[in-house]
Formats: sequence, structure tokens, C-alpha cells
Amino acid sequence: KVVHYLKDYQAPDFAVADINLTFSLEDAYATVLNRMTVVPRQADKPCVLDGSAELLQIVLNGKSLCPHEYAVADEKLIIHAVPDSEFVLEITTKLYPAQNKTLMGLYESGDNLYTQNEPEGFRKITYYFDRPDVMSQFTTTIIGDKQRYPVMLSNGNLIDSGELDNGRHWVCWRDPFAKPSYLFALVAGQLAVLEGSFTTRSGKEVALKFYTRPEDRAKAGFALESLKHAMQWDEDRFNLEYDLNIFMVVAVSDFNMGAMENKGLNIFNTKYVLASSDTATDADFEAIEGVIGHEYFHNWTGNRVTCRDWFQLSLKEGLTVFRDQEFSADRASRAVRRIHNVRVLRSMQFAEDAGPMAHPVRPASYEEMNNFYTLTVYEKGAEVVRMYHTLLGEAGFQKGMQLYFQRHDGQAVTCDDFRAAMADANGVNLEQFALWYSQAGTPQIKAHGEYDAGNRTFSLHLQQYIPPTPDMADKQPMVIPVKVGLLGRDGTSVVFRLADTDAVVEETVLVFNQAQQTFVFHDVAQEVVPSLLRGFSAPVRLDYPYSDADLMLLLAHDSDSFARWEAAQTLYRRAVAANVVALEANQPAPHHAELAEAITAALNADIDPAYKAVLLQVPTEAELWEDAQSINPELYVRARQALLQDLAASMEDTLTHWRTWADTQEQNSKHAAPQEYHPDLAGVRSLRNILLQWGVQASAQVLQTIASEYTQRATNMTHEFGMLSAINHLSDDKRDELLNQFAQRHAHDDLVMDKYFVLIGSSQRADTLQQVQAALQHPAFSLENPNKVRSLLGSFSRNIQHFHAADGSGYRFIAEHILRIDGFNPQVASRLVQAFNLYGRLEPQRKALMAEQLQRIQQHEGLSKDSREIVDKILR
Ligand code: DPP
Ligand code: ZN
Repeated sequence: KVVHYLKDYQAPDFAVADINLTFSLEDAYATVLNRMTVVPRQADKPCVLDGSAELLQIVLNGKSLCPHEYAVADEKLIIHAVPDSEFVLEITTKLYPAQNKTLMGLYESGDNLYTQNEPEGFRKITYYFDRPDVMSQFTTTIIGDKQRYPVMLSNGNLIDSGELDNGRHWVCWRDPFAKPSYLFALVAGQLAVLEGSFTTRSGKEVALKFYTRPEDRAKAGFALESLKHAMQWDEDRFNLEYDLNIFMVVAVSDFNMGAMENKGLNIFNTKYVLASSDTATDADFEAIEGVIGHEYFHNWTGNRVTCRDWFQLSLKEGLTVFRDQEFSADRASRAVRRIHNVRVLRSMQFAEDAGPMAHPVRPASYEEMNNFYTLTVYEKGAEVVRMYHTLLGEAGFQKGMQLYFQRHDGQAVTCDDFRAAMADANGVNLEQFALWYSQAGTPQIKAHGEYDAGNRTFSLHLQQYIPPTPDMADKQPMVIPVKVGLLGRDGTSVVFRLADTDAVVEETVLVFNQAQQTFVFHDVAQEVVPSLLRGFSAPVRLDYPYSDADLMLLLAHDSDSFARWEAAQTLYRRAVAANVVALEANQPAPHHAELAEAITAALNADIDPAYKAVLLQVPTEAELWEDAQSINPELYVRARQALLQDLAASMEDTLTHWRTWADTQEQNSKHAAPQEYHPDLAGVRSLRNILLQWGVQASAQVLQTIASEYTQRATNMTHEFGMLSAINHLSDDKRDELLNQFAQRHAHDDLVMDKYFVLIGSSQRADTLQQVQAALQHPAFSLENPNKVRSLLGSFSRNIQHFHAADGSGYRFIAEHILRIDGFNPQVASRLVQAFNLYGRLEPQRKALMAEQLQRIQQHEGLSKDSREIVDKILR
């Protein structure tokens, strides 16, 4: 096993002045001629190239190399002796895209060809310095049959094309911007195109082209509009303009990731391009806008300035996630978007940080890079970027960005370079801030405070602790921005003055950077309840000894929408914890009358419907067990369920009232097409759908209502999927009937069938495993399609109750399918292995059952290094 370490980084021995690729597409294979001008940076170094494709020929400065002049082993080609100065290397390889089920390198989907090269797919195409710090100008010629490959695309601008004999044609694309190999892309096949254009601020007209299967073309319209918004936003907010005359997006249904930012030629999972309101939910539309933005924003943060090595992945991903989050927030519903992002971070990234895969935002080592496209690198990475923004403000942050581009445009750089640009542009010291890149684990803050009526001061005492992770035991205190406000007992905001200033303010960002610190607020006129970590100003857990009454006060009055929501979350967490204690002792779960009242009051307050919807989200199981040990997952499902039932029963009238209100809002909407996606209507529908979920808990009558309204409402996918989600856990035959009807009606629509598989995989019904097994045989299901695997098996692996079934059947089932998938698509398989991350923290019986399955995976002959890295880390 080979472990790669950040500390071993060495600059490349060779540069590539230019690279010319010629792809000849034949019926059953393709040949690639790679002609590159190589420039040694030091004398007497052997030339070591990455590659694993079938090698046909190597020509150095016009002379074919003999076998003794080179060696091929372990995905490397070593040419023993090369000239000391610039030389031309021509390498020919042969590829079999139809047989390539890894979906990395060049592969076939449908009858078309696509590439995916990040991080290390280019070596499956040719032999090259397949590392991000080797940047070169690419010219790509593609030759293929006109009937079979009428469309042939690559990066940059189309500079030439022509006809050949035998019904063949050719095209030549040239990308004027130097780039690393991971940003290379090629697409060939029969594709329809939807076109638009965007005029940049300097007056350049950019052709926008969306390529899809012909029958999907009409569904790319929303993505095209989203792209225009993204281009405009990046000019307005970041002062960044697009740099080529053409921007292409290609949609493909077989894709390992969400999308890929290849220069000028983004390749997208169909899931993040295609949408119409009868096949996509409002959440799907929002995800499309976000991902289109994300990949577009990479053009500057990722492509113009890229990563020196893969340890620095968060340099581009954390920053670009931050940018796409801000784009979405500026488009609509900032408060609700923020809460949504925090919820994902806390239920998934915190879990990663508390498990066997814990790693810093900049990992120190990896075996398989594909395993490090993680929530930590992306989502926590985005929080780290957000903290610069919180500490420096918008203007200071933008100054930092400007300096970053001034210094590094066209370069491959590190997270330290980014941090230095932020520090230097603002004249601040960010040395200690570096710990956010090197220390894994979620910092925990213990806080308490007291009011001194005599001195009119409120003192806030903070203590930080960063838990040990498998890679590091002892940690240093970190810089944690804590945004704070104070509320009086009547719910009004109470102003204060900090020491050393005269300014009287109602909010401040404390820079908490020692193990323990006390902050004193002066001139505080009355006893207060602190509102802490406003806006979720740092990715930490914060514990303050609030009374339930304090939390209810914050829930009713806090002007910060995150802190207000968080008060409800804490109340829910406490209530579920009380239920866990009762259920463990075989007692009935207690009644939570005061909480029901507080939530009812919050629902009845004058707030945005989308915000009401998120107030009704009870924390996920993973948030509830946090970093507990000896976990019985099923207990948390039952305790959470009991709370929902109890609250819903007390609140039945309120739930019905607001559901009726939501219906009226939609019916009387001022929008011309209320069926279509619009942020306002999305908010109303999201409220209605969560009310349905609560309503089903309160009364069986809701199922009848859904059944009778189903057909009429099912013209809009948000409603249709919302109704099915609400009844998905019921054992009533009506549920099966509606699900079957759904599957039949949408049998021809790949992306809607993914939703059907999600419903099957995530149901709490007793017969879920049998239904999942049956769904594997469904004609629309395929183990070779990552979206299908994620929908059915991925959702089952997150189905707490059934994956963690006490008899071990869930573990066995997932292990068996991991092994089936690992043989042809290691990347998708190793994601599923992470379903077992809870291993070390389970109660003994489940732990033993899980151990059997983990060992079975570990001992499997020919297991991929992707899956091996994960399973070894879980079992270590
Ligand atoms: N395509 C992935 C993303 O955009 C990896 N770069 O995040
Ligand atoms: Zn990205």
C-alpha cells in the first residue's frame, strides 16, 4: 500500500510547453496520439510519467524508443535517459471506452463518449505528468464517424474542422489558457444543443451551449438561465469576468460526481442540469442553480488559479462552495439557505469529524485521492473561508481576493498562499488561523456567563477543546469568531460597550483564540440572555447552560435567524434526549407540552413560510447522538419519532390551519404560473410538505386526504414527491399503490425513477429490505449507474432503522453490494463503505455484526485501493 504525504511534496522535474492530442474514434476503441514539448527543469532526471493505458508507441525527438530505453510499472512510465533541454515526446495509446465502467478517463455512456479526469483520470487516457502543478496549453484534434459522432467537443475554442473519406470528419479545439490535465475534457456523440448568450461587462459576447440527449433539450432551460445569473453575479460581487468566447455544459446520466468544471466544457450529471416542474422538485431547481454556479465559479477559483497538489483541494473547493452558497443566498432566502447549509454540515461533516475518516480541511496524507472529495474538504472548507469573511468583513475579504488573483493568476498554489493574500491585503496576522487547515475534529466550546447588576456588566466565559482524532491526539487552541448579541428578559435587543472602546453596539464578533477566555460586556442595562454563535459564525459545537425558558425567549425574539432557529433545535435535542432516557428504561416517552406551545407560537409568528418550514425540522439522528459512544441507533429513531408524534398530536389544529393557508397562498398566487419554480412558491410548498409529514403523525385522516388529492396535485413534482414522502413510512396498502402508480407513470424518466428508488430505500416500513431487494430487479435499476446506486443503496445505507437492523441484515446486504460494485467502479463502492463509519461507536452487539461484514470486505480478493483505504481506517 502506498501512502502519499503532504510533507513529501516536490516540485515537478519537467514542464510541458504545449500538448497536442489527437483522438481517433473507431468502432470498438480509440487511439490517442499525445505529442508534447517537454522542458526539463533540472539535468539528469529520468522522465517519469503517470499512465495505465495500453501503450502502442513512444517516440522521442522523432526516434522510436526500444523497450530497454524505458520501463512500465505501477501506473508509471519511466524513460531512463532524456535530453537536458527541450524535447518532443510522442506517445500513442489505445483505449476501450465501452468497457470502462469506472467512469474515469474516457468512457462510454449511451452511445456517446465522455471524460472525467479529476483527480487522476487523465492517466487512463495517455502518459503524462498527471499532477495539478504541471500546466500546459492543450490543442485537441478529434477524428470520428459523422453519423455516430456528429458532435465532437473539447476545451477552449473551435479553431478548425474538416471532412475526411469514409464518412469521417475532424475538429480541432485549442484552449489558450494553460491548465493541468485534470481539467481536460472530451465529449463525442449525438447531442442536441440549447443555445444562449451572455455579454460580459467589457462587452464580450459569450456563446452558451447546453448539450443533452435530444429528448431532454427543453429541460435545460432553467440551467441556462442559472448560468447567466451566475455570470452576472460573479461580475457584480467578485468583479470576475468570463475569459473565453464560449462556455459549454454537457449533461450525462452516468457520472461519478455532481459535475466537473473542465475549462470551457463543464460536464454535468443530468441531475444538476435537467428540470421541469412536473419532474423536478423545487429543491432540485435550487440544487441546479447552486451547482451551475459552483462549476462556473471554478473558472476563476480552481481553473485560473489551481491547486499545487491534491492536499490543497479545499483551496478551490472550500472557496468555491463558499462562493456558490453566497450566490444562492443573494438570489433568495439568505436566512433559510444558511440554515440548510448548517444542517448538512452538522449532520454529515460533524459525523465525519467524529469518525474513522476524520481529516483536516487540508489532509496530511491519503492513499486514494478519490476518497478525499469529502464533506470536510468541501463544507467545512467553505466554513473556513466564511470565517475569513466574518473576521475581515465583505470589503476586507474582497481585498484579499483581489490580491490573491493579482499574485497567483495562472499558477498552482496552496491554502497558505490564500491565507497570506487575506492577511497581507488586510494587514492582519493570520498565523494561528492556519490551524483550521491542519487540525481535524470539531472544536467544542463550553460557555457560561453572569450578569453583575452593580457594575452593569455581563461576563461571558469561553473554554475550547478540540477532541483527538485518529491522526492527531493533542491540539492547539484555534481562532474562533463568535458572533454575539444580548437579549433582555422582554426579548428586546440590549446594547453594550466592549472594553477599550466608546462604541455602543448591539452585536459583535468576539475573536476567541485561547484555551479559555472571558469577554466582558459593559454598560449592560439589565439581566440578559446571550445570543451566541449568530449566523453560525464558526463550525463548532457550542454549549451554554440555557434554561428551557431562555431558549424559548430566543426562539420567540432573537433577531438573528440562525440563533433563533438554533434555540428550537436545542429544545428539540433536549426533548429527544429525555425520550431516549425514558425509552432506555422501558418507560413511555414524556409529553412535551411547553415545547409544543413554543413551536406553535413560532409558527403563528409573522415570518417567512420557508423559515417556518425549517423551524419544523427536528435534528437528524446523527445530530442527536453527536459524539456519543455505545450507540443504539434504533433508540434514537424511536425517541425522535416519539417526539414528532407527541408534538404533532398537540399541534394538530395549528398544522391543519397552516396547511390550508399554504394551499390558499398557492391558489391565489400573483405568479402567472404557480406550478413553476419560484423562491416564494418554493417556500410555501416546503412549508406545506413538512406540515404534511407532521400531519401524518397526528392523524390517519391525512393519508385519506393525500390519496384523494393525489392525482390533481401530482402535476407538480414538489407536491407529488412531498405527498409520497409524507406517507412513505406507513404500512397501509395505499402507500404501495401510490408508489407503484408513480413508478409506472414515470418509468421512462431516469431522474424521476431515482426518486422512486429513494422512497423505497428510505422507508421505515418493516418490509423495506424486501422492497429494496425487489427494486434491484426493476428494469430502470442498474448497478452500473451511480445515480441509481446512490438513490437505492445510498438511501438504504442512511436508513438508520434498517441499515442498523438488530439482526445484521442491513449490514450484510450493503456489504454484499459493495463487493459487487467494487469490481468495476471503486469510487462509488468506497463511498458506500463509509456507511460503516459508525462502527467504533456502536453498542457491542451491532458492533460485532458490523465487524463481520467489514472483515468480509477487507478480505475480499482484489478489493480496490479505494475501498481498502476506508475499511482499513474503520477497523484500525
Ligand atoms: N467536480 C467536482 C466539483 O466541482 C470536483 N472538482 O466539486
Ligand atoms: Zn467544486
